[in-house]
This record gives sequence, structure tokens and C-alpha cells, in this order.
Amino acid sequence: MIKLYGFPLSNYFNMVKIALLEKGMEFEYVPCKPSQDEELLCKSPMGKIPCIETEHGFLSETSVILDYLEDISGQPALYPSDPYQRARVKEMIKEIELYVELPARTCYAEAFFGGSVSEETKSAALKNISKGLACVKRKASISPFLMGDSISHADFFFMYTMDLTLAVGKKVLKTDLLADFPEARDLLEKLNDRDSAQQILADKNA
Ligand SMILES: N[C@@H](CCC(=O)N[C@@H](CS)C(=O)NCC(=O)O)C(=O)O
Repeated sequence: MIKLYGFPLSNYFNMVKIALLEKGMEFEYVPCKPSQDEELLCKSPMGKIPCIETEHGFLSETSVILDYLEDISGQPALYPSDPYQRARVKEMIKEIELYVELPARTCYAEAFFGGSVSEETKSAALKNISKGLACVKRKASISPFLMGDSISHADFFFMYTMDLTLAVGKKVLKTDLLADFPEARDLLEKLNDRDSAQQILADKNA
């Protein structure tokens, strides 16, 4: 059985957890915080979470873990079977991570950890996140899911990225980052209503 290492406040951890829940795959949760201790580094070489333990060994990096889960699991598929459409979903995940998630992260210290970040960092974050979200908006079909008529890993990646990115917008950048993208807000609401997402929320609140 797969072991999932991490903690419920981590958005990357929740991206993997929701894939396991949606696919109905059994897994064991192993509470674990990021660290540079050898104990974690031998499992996740950057000391980041999540990582998973498989019967063959450990894997880290969320998008790689999602690909692995897809390769070993049956239904429901969370990538399209058509190679081009599948690549488009992966392209979207990469864009969300590089151009929304990572710029938002530059403001986490102030949003979540009682620190502060410079005005320069804030203005760069706002510019970069806005550019990233414009890219998502340009590509997303939201019909009804982010990348078409079937739910995919891109929906969950987007949901947990926006969970914290919207909080950064509100608390640090003093703006509603989805003000001109109401379709995305509606989609996030629907995704958050799913049983899997409700379970993750309950675990997070606990
Ligand atoms: N690229 C990694 C990022 C994972 C990540 O940044 N996880 C955070 C927790 S949400 C972490 O471990 N932070 C500690 C660190 O960056 O050292 C992935 O895709 O899994």
C-alpha cells in the first residue's frame, strides 16, 4: 500500500491526497514536516513534502507522483487518454505551478507565518501571479472543468494552488486575484464541494 508523507496544511500534499481519494486508492498517511534531516532527505532528496513510498521505493515532486498514480491506477482516469489532450493538461499543471503557485509563495512569509515581505516582492508577485492567471484564463475551457468535460489533475492542482494564492491576494496584495475570472471562482466552489475535498478540509481543520 502507498504511504503518503506530509501534513494537511500543505497544498502540494493535498494535491496528491485528493488524487488518491478520488481514485479510491488505499493509502497510509505518515505525518511528516519538511526538513533537511537525513531521515527525510533519504526519502525526499530536497527535504520537501509530499513524498510517497511505493513497493519499489520513494518518489517526490507532486506532478511526478500524480503521473505515477495515474500509471498504476485504473478508473477514474484523471488525465485524458488522447496523447495531445493529456499533454495539454500537463502543460496547464506546469503553468499553474511555475507562474501562479511559485510567485504566490514569495509572499507566504507575510500571509501565513507572521513575517513581512518588501513592497518590491509584493509588486513582483502581483505582476507575476496576474500574468500566470491570465495564462490559465486564456487556456481554460471551464466546460465544466478546467480543461474540458472531464475532471483532471489540473482541476485539483488549480484548486489547491488557488486556496493559498487567493489568501495571499487578500491578506498581502489586498486584491481579489480572480475578480476578472468569475468562472474560475464558480469552478473552485464546485470542486470544493466534492466529498474528497470536504474530507481534506476536515483533516486540515483538525
Ligand atoms: N516542487 C515540489 C514542491 C513541494 C513543496 O514546496 N512543499 C512544501 C510544503 S507545501 C515544502 O516542503 N516546503 C519546504 C521547503 O521548501 O523546504 C513538489 O512539486 O512537490
